[in-house]
Amino acid sequence: MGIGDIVESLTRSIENLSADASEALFEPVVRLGVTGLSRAGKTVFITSLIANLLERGRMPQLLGAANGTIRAAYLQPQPDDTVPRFDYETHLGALSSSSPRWPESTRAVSELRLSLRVQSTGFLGVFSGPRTVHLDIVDYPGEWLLDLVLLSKSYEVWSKETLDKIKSRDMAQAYLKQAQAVDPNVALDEPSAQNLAAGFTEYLKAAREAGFSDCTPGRFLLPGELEGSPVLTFAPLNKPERPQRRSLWGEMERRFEAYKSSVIKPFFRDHFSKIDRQVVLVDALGAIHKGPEAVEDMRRAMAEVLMAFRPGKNGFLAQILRGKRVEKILFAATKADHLHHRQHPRLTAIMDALVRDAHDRADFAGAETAAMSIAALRATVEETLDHNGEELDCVRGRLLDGGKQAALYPGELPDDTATLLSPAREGAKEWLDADYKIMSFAPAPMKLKPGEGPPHIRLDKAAQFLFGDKL
Ligand SMILES: Nc1nc2c(ncn2[C@@H]2O[C@H](COP(=O)(O)OP(=O)(O)OP(=O)(O)O)[C@@H](O)[C@H]2O)c(=O)[nH]1
Ligand SMILES: [Mg+2]
Repeated sequence: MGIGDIVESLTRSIENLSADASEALFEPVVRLGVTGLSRAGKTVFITSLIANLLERGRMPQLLGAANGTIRAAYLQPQPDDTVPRFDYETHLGALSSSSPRWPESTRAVSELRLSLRVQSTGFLGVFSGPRTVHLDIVDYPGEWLLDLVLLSKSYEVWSKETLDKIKSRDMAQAYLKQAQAVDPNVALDEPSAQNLAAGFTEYLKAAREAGFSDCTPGRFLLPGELEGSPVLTFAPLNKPERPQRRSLWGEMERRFEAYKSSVIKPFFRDHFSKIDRQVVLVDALGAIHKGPEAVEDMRRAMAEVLMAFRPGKNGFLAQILRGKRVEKILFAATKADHLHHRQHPRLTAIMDALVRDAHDRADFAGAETAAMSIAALRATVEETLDHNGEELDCVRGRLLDGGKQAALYPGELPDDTATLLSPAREGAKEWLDADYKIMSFAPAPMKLKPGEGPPHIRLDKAAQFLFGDKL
């Protein structure tokens, strides 16, 4: 190597170093995780958030948008080459077409980078010059967070707990019969393992449909490219007296362990561990509509989701996070446009009570938390109707089914959250003297003025909480 080469390679490494250093120093990256159980509203949330950051006219509560600190926003290639890109254009296309549709259900992790050019407007801002803040938004299924608790369970414990939990559920009876009928100590044959796994998956789907939240293992509902593979071909069984090594039981035990090490752990290591800020979306209105059992189940699922944010309680997580932690967590009740704004504080209070409950039992290692009611995409307008001389606060929208306009009076959420949460906890099957209705509205056709994103409720407040301090 000649002296010129040495100088050149030195200069190059200094350039690389300073590029890295400048990125680290002047171009902070905020990784925002967006999660929630299936159909909670993740895709709509991300799509509307991005559209409203690109055109910020409807974001007055995001300080940086209101005071002009954000000078420009643009989409960029994301830094992770192996994670699918969040398909923003297609989702926005569906929502804003001439006959607007909700986006398709999504099935895996995806990611998008939005970069914000910011310059402080104050006296000091003039000296500091413009900077760039990258917002990496990561969409992942909440079911994958629930899997965390499986890490601390053996196949034996998981089987027993699962069979106990589901025995009173109607939709589980077919699977329970199927599990009773097999001898777990016979030699493994693949078709019967597949039948059991299929039967258990059918149960999980029906439970999800009925509004239950605790539908793990998460990949059974969202298998993606793992569909049909041995890591997903197991199911809970009754433990035999003396388990044989090559038995159905033995092989299912091995597959359960494989699910932990090659499905659950990589997700936490590769995706979860990098998140700085987190929003957990919850379809609380949907659960309330489905009844006390669904509400109680949602409460338990929230408590389990929260475990992932208390790494101290989990050796594996503590090890991969090495002291790094999620700094802020927002729990947002979605689809609040089904409710007249007069009732929003009550919905927020329910959300708050659900979180507080889990919060009281453990600290979040210092993470700041908040609860809100939001609608990422407002599909309704408010309307007060006269009903036998009584005023009813309704919302009106276009029905998804048939396209007719309809007014919805969803029912009155209670003032005191215990009125909902206590019967749920005590195992009530129905609400005593209340009825909560819900309708599926189609997205409203958008007439956007220049500079305005899609209509929403409190998306700007959510954004301010999640990353406003970084701008
Ligand atoms: N009215 C109203 N409905 C919403 C809103 N957000 C979501 N929805 C409804 O909830 C459904 C699910 O929303 P998505 O954003 O696709 O939910 P997701 O969490 O990405 O769902 P998966 O990808 O299936 O896990 C939509 O199809 C809408 O029917 C909202 O802000 N207002
Ligand atoms: Mg989705």
